[in-house]
Amino acid sequence: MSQKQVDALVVGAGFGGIYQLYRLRQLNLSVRVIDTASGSGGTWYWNRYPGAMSDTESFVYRYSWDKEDLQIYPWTHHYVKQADVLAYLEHVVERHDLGKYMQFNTELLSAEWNSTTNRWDIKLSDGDTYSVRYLVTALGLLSKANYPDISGISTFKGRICHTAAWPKDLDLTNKRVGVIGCGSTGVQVITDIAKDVKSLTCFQRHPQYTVPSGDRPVQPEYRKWVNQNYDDIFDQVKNSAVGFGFVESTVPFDTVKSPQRREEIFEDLWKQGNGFRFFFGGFSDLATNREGNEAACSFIRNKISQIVKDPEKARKLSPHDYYARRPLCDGGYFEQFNRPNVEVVLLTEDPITSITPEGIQTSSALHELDVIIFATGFDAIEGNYNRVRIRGRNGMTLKEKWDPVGPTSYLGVAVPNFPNLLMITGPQGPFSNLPPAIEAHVDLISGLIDRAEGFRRRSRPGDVNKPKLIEALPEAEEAWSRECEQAAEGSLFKETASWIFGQNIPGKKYAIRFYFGGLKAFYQAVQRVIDGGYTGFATLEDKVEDEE
Ligand code: FAD
Ligand code: NA7
Repeated sequence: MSQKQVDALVVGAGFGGIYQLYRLRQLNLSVRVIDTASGSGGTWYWNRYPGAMSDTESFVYRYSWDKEDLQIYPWTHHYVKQADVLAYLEHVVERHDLGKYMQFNTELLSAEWNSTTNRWDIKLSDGDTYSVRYLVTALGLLSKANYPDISGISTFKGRICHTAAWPKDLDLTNKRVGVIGCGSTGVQVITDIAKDVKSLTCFQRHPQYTVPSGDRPVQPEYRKWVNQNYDDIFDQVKNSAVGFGFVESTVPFDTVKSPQRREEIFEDLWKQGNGFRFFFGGFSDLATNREGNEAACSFIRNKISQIVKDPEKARKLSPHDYYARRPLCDGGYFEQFNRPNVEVVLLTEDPITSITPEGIQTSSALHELDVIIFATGFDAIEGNYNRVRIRGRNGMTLKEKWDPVGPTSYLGVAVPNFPNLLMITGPQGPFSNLPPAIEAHVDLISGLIDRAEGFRRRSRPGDVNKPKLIEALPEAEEAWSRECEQAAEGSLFKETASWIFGQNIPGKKYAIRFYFGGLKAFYQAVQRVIDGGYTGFATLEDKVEDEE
């Protein structure tokens, strides 16, 4: 079968892939978007578990670039549920007539740099092969599901599912259900299903700090205010640290001396709702100040003991490590444990030994179940990259490059020796609300491609100095990685095991996988790169003598 040719292949049809397609079509490039899913939406196509919702508030969990759509697109609650986000992304695809460039049920299997053509040779799961000038990966940083290796899984007589691949026909009503994992996803699914199931057993390894989301219906006056202020809102988002649409505190914990005042601040945040607001909205340094962090932990533990009536359940649900994972929020999680049908098993005391035909066997008991739900998270950041063979200009694959040291990049978008490979939310991108981070990446990538295309258009046969390829310089990648290290310096997040640093998967390398300097600093860094004429990016004239 002959190779198909397009200018750009975009892999992934979530927030990142959709916006990238829109921008590349504006540049008049021929583009194909593929996704293994059967439709667009990415995260929100896959994660259809009961209770799935965004924990970024609705008004900023969307694109900022379509100002007309921002004014008219409806949302009913302060948080968007899975179906709402999916409908929104499908709407964007339709509104901009992007569907005709998309191909679903198609996986990227491999991409090999061809130094004769200066293009990527692509193999897809449907047997098609492509030759493309630009390969843009919008694979998602939380989209490769993590299935823990527990002995006996295949012997279970009931249903097993992962929250990130939720079966459409699964009815939990009156079933005996076990949920393994209580991160953001576990908290959401447990809160949603507890009332419907016959029994719910939560297998919890590390209890989590979670605060109320504060979800409620949107009042017309609030929506009117948002619409009137959308420019300022997104300006604030892009000039903030985490981009969640609230003003982050500049008050160091130590400057508030009175214990009573500290308590009042936490109480006010608890009432307002939202995990990121609780963490970043009252004090400026809960991520680095041990005493401040412990004060927040103690406040939440007190809330748990007040909410959960059974002291033994409250004990098991109370975390004791730092409050330094992705901050969670919920719609009444701890309250569910007051239901007589909801139990919690603390796996550090009573570990799972196997899955049997009847259920989950822990050291102390067999928990008989009809359904086991894995809410065990993702092989985050580079997980999706590692399962595709992406071989660069020096013959090395991305996996071979990243395995020994952990995944690195320049600004989260480019890697030396992988010309014209551009990543959306690649490793060492910003730790923030993701849509504005994705927009920063897509805008940078689009600028790089526009510039490279400009060089192409201007070049004449036989010319010298015709820069065309986009590639991160090794020294730029090293400097950016150092900046990521420095930005994470002193953070308690570094000392607390989670997917953010790769500690949720056995054998995965501990590494700085995010830029913790904040969204504002990231946008500024990108602007400096653009203003400097795309500093840190080499072009063909620096690397190769001949053009294609
Ligand atoms: P994704 O939406 O993950 O899309 C990636 C797509 O790439 C997928 O559809 C996948 O099928 C496809 N793909 C991957 N590999 C291949 C391949 N080899 N071939 C073909 N296709 C491939 N972020 C926030 O900022 N706020 C939130 O509140 C929030 N809540 C979340 C809740 C859940 C349950 C989850 C799982 C994530 C949440 N996130 C949240 C993170 C969320 O992933 C991002 O906000 C955003 O949706 C990511 O968009 P994306 O386009 O980068 O990637
Ligand atoms: P997380 O936050 O990685 O949570 C996964 C949970 O699964 C967490 O409680 C883990 O316990 C638990 N887990 C993982 N493996 C096991 C095994 N083998 N045994 C028992 N428990 C296990 O993933 P989420 O999907 O909740 O959230 C990820 C992001 O997606 C989130 O930030 C949102 O943005 C959406 P642990 O804490 O590691 O002890």
